[in-house]
Amino acid sequence: MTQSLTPTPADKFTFGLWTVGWQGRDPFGEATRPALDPVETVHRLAELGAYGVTFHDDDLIPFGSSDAEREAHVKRFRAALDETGMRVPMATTNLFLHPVFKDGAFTANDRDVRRFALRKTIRNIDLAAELGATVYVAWGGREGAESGAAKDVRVALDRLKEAFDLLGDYVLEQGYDLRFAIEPKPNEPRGDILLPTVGHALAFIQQLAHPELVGVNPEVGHEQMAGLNFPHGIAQALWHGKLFHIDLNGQSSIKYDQDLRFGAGDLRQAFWLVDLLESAGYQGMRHFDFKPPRTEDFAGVWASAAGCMRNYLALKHKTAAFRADPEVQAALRASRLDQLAQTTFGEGESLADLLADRSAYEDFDANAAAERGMAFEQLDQLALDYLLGLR
Ligand code: 3MF
Ligand code: MG
Ligand code: MG
Repeated sequence: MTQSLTPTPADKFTFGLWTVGWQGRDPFGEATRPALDPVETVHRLAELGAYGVTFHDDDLIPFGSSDAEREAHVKRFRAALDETGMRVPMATTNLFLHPVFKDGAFTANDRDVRRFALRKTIRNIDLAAELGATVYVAWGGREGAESGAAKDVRVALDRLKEAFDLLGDYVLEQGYDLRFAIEPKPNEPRGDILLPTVGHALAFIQQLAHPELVGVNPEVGHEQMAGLNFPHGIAQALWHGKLFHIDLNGQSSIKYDQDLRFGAGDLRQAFWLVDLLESAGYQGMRHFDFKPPRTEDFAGVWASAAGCMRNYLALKHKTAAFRADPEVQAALRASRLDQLAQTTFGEGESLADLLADRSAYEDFDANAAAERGMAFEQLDQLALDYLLGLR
C-alpha cells in the first residue's frame, strides 16, 4: 500500500464545477469571489490530481443561452477535457436557481413548470451522455414546502415518480449507458424537502417503473443535518446495491448545510466512511460537493480542494492500517464481530431444530450472557489512536 498523500486520477476524485466555482453568495452577503471559468477549473483540478469534473447544465451553459452560445460553451469545455484528460463521470440539472423553480420542478404545483423541468433535464441528459457520463444526479432541492396545505405530499410523490419513470423511458429509448442517483436532503432551501434522507429515497426507488436505473447520491452533510449517522446510511445504500454516487464534504452537527471540505466537520464519521467505502470495494467516484468558505481567495479555494483529496487519502491509509493491525483484529474478535458474520441458523438447520435446541432457550443462561462485556471501548480507542496519530 502506498502512503502517498498526492492524488492521482487512479483515486477517482471528482469535483462539481459549482464547488470551487462558488462565489460565496449567501443569504446575508454578496459574492466574495469573481466567477471562475469552467475551462480554468478543469485545468486547475487536473493539476491537483483530480480524475474529473461534474456539472449542472447552468454551470456550463448559462440559463437562457442561445443554441449557438451553448455550442460554443460546450466546445471550449470539451477542448479543456481533451487537453487535460479529465473525465465527466456525472452531470445534473439545475432545477433550483431560477425563480421559475421557486415551488419545485418535478413536483411544482404548476403543471407547465413541471413540463419545462422535464425538458430542461432531458436536454442536459443528452449532453451528459455525449460527454460520457454514466451517472445522472437528481437533487430535488426545491421539491418541498414551508407549510402544510401547500403541498399534497402523496400527490407530489406521484408526480416525482412520473418524472423518474419518464426519464428512465427516455434513457432506455436512447440506449444511453446512464443511471440516475437521487440526492436526499432534509431541508434548505425549502423548509422541508421530499425524500429527506437516504432511507426515504431507497423506499421511493422501489416504487418506480425502472428501479434498476435509479440509486442514490448521498451527501455527508445532508444526512448529518438530520442528525443521522452517515456511514450507517451509506452501508444500507451499499447493502441495497444502490450507492451509485456520493457527495463528500464536511458538516459539524445539526445546522445549516455547511459544505465544508472533506475531513473538516465530523472527522470520526469521515474515518468510518472511508473505512467503509474502501473495505466494501466501492467502485464509484469519490465526488466532492463542498464550498470553499467565502473568507477565501482563490489560493484558499485551491488549497481547500487539495485538502479534500489529501484528507481522503490520509483516512484511506489510516483505516487500512487500522484494519491490518493485529491488535485491532484481536479487538474485533473480542467484540465478536466474527460471530455477527455467522448466520443465526446453522448450516442446514431448520426452524424445528431451533425450537428443539434447549441451549437456545430452556438452558440458555441470559444472566451469564448479559454479564459478558462487549469490549467496544477498547476497540474504539484503537480507532481513535489511529485518528490521533498515536499508532
Ligand atoms: C445542495 C447540493 C447540490 C447537489 C447538486 C448536484 C448544489 O445541497 O448538494 O449542490 O449536490 O445539485 O446534484
Ligand atoms: Mg450540501
Ligand atoms: Mg450535493
